[in-house]
Amino acid sequence: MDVETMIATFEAERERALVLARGAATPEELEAARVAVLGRRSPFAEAQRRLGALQPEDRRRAGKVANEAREAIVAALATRASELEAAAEEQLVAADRIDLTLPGRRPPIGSLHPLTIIEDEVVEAFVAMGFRVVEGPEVEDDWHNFEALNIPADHPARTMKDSLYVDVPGQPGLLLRTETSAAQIRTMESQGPPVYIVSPGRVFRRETPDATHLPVFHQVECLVVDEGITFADLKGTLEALVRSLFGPSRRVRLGPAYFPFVEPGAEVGVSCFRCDGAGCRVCGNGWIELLGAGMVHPQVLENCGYDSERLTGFAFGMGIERVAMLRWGIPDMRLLIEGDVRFLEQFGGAA
Ligand code: FA5
Repeated sequence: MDVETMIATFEAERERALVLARGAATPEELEAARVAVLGRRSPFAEAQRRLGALQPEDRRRAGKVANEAREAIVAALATRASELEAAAEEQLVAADRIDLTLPGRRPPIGSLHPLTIIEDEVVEAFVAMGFRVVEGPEVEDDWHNFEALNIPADHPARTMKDSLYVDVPGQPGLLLRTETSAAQIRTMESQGPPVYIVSPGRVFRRETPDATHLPVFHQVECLVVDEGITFADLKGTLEALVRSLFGPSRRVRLGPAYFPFVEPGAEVGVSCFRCDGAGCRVCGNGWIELLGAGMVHPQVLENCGYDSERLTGFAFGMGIERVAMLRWGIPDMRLLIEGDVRFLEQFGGAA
């Protein structure tokens, strides 16, 4: 290789290096460019290796060109490297930038459970009339759940078939209360007349769940004991309650019913929200049984030490799930306990 070819190579390689460095879009491409122009197998290195074979005068001349070319190449690579570094930094900052003008993410607002809404409504209506709220235990004994309520030992409700007993060593006969009526007894045992109370709570029965029955459900018990209380007071209170819960358009039906702790006893039904009394899959016969009621049996008053000659009273126990079904047209009671957010969020505005 003569000296002129060598000088031409150094200059050509410098030009090539400047183009390659400018065109490199990533640090990896830049490194590849550096190897291509300055690496051991590059034309530049090849030409440099042959410098030693030149005459001293030629070697000096070509060496100077080589040095200048190398310096220019190294500088171009360094410039491009810092450009790429700055661009990467900028990209990082852009990705991390917080746009303060974006709307915030709103956490979904929870809502009261439909059963809580109804229970609150019923209790508030009674509190406004001057009733007191009492709550009894969910695990009850035989006396409060059965005996004092005039439910005799051979009553079918006492069997394992209907009630859920709790196994506590040394305390036989404990069970999950089957109705809120147990709260009547606890109230009368702890205070004298007059009594005006409501008692909301969960009750438990050995039931197979279906569209209108659950094994764990809610009741609100109402008990009034005073002088001169009559069936008309019971009827008036029930009508006012049903009207306040469902409005005037639902029809109310009062029929005879037997509960050992009342005499006479009544069952109150409301015309079905779906078929309005015609009979359908939800209700069967057109009516949804809402509550049991009656005049407190004299024996129950006596069991609690109340004078049944002087005092009379009425009581009723209402199923909260049934009220919710009627209120919102819920076709299956099981929806109330499944915890499906798509169902529950519909009650957001109702609270
Ligand atoms: C009673 O529980 C009586 N303690 C009611 C009572 C109180 C009568 C005071 C007289 C005086 P009953 O078993 O019918 O009665 O239940 C009352 C209400 O609870 C029913 O009308 C119904 O609305 C609801 N209910 C009963 N069983 C279920 C169930 N398995 N699932 C959901 N709701 C029920």
